[in-house]
Amino acid sequence: MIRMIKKEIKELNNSEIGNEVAIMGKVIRKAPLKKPQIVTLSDGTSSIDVVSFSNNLEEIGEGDFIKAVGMVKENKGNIELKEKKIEEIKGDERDKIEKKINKIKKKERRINKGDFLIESEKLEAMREGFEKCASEIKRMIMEGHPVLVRHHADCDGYCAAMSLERAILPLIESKHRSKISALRYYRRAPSRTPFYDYSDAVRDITMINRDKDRVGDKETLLIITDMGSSAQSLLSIKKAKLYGCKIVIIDHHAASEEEDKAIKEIADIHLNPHTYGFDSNLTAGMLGAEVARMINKKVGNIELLPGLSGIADRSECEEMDRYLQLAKADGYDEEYLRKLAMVIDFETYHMRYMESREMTADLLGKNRERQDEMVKIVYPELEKMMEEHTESAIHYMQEIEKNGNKIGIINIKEASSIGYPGAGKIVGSVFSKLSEKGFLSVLGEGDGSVIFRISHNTDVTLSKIMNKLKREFPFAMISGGGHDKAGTIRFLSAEQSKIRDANIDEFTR
Ligand SMILES: [Mn+2]
Repeated sequence: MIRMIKKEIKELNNSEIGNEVAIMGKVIRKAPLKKPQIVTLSDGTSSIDVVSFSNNLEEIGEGDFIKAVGMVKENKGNIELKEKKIEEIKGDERDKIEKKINKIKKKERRINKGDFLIESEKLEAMREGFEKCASEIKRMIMEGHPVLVRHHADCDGYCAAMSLERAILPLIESKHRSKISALRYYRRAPSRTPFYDYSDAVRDITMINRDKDRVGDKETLLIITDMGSSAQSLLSIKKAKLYGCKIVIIDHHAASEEEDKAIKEIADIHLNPHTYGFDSNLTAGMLGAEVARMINKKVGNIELLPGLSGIADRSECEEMDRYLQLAKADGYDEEYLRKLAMVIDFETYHMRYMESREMTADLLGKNRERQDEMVKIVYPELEKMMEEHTESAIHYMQEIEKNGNKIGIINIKEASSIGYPGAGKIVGSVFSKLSEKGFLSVLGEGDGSVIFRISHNTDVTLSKIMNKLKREFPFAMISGGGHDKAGTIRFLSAEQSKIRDANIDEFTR
C-alpha cells in the first residue's frame, strides 16, 4: 500500500522529486493528447501537470475537481505528477476546495494601491483609471492568460513595455511555477508605426492561434502601449477582439474626440492622460512604470525608465522633473540619459520586429556594465552620424520667411538616405537646431506625406492642421497624426503642392 502524504501544490518543488504524494484541486486545462493524458490541476496555491500513461484521466474534464495520487517527477525543467490513482471529488469536499481556491485567487488579484513613484496631482487625478488598468492586467495574469505586449518601437515605447515586462514576468513565473512559462505565456512585439497596424494585428493573431497548443484556448491579454489611441488602430483592435483578445491600451497620444470615443467603445481599458484633460507630456514610459508598480509591488529596476522615456519624447512638466530625480537617485544623470536614449533608438531600430528580450533588458539597465559599454561604443559614432545628416539636411533645406515667420522644408527624398537615421529623426534633429534660431516649424516633405516638428512659440498644432486640411481637401484622404507638436500627416500626392502651400500659409500668416 502507498503511503500518501497530502500536499499543497506549491510545496512540490525539486526536493520532492521521487516522493509519492496526494494532491487535490480543480482541473483548469486538459491537453488535447491521447497518450499520455495530461491535465493541469490547481489548488489555488499553484498548479501542476498531472500525467497519466494508463488512461485514468479519460473521464476527467476541465472544471472537474480531483484527488491525484502519484510520484513527483521532473520533465524538461518542470515539476509534474505521474499519477497512480485518480479520484473525482464531489459534494462538501469539493465546495471546501473551491472556497479555498477563490479566497487565494482574490488575494492574488489584489493590486498595490500605495503611492505613485513620484508625487503628482495629475497622477492622483488619474488614479481610478490606473487602478482599473492594473486590476485588469493582474487578474488576467493570475488567471493564467497569455500576455502580449505590443509597443511603439521608439525609446518611449520600449520604456513602457520594459516596465510592464519587469512586473509581469515574475508574476507569470510564480503563477505557473516554471521558468519556461515566461517564454510560453509572455511575448513582446515592437511596432514600427505609432499605431496598431493591421499587418501587425494579423501577425499577432497568427502567433496567438499557434500558441494555443501550448497554453490552451484562452483569451490573450493584449497590452498596447505608446500607440493605439487613434482611429488608425481601430480595425486592428476589432480584429484582435474578434479572436478573443482583451485589449488594454496605455498611451499618451492625442486623438480627436470621435476617435477617442470609438477607441473607448472597443477597448476593454484605455488609459490616456488626454482623457483627464492632461497632455502627452505624461509619456507612455511614465504611465507604464506606474501601472507596473501597481500590478507588482516588488517590481525592480524601473526607476530609470520614466525619466528616460521623457527625455526621448521631450517631455516638459513637473512630473518629468521628478522622474529625472528618481533616475538620478538610481545613478543616471540627465546627460547620460540623453546619450542612452539615442543609443536605444539606434539599437532598437536594428532589432526591427524581433523581441530581443535579453538585449533589450540589458540596454534598459538589467546589466549596467554592458549598458555603459554600449553607450561608450555606440554614442560617439551616432553623434557623428547625426551631425552629418543634420548638416546635409540643413544645407538642402528650403527656408521660407514671410510676415516675420520662418519655417524650413526638407525634401526627404533628396535630403535623407535609406537606413538609420530615418527621416523623422533627421527632421527632429534639424528642428532642434533651428528652433533656437526662431524657426516656427520644420517640415519633412515626402510623396504624399509631411513630417511636422512644431515650435512651442506658435499655437499651431498638428490636429489643427489636420482639421484644416480635411476641410479644404475632402478627397485627399488626409490621415495620420501624433502629438500636438510632432507627427506625420499622410494624403494623396494629387494635392501635394496645394497642401504644401496650405501648410506654409498656416505658419507664415
Ligand atoms: Mn511616446
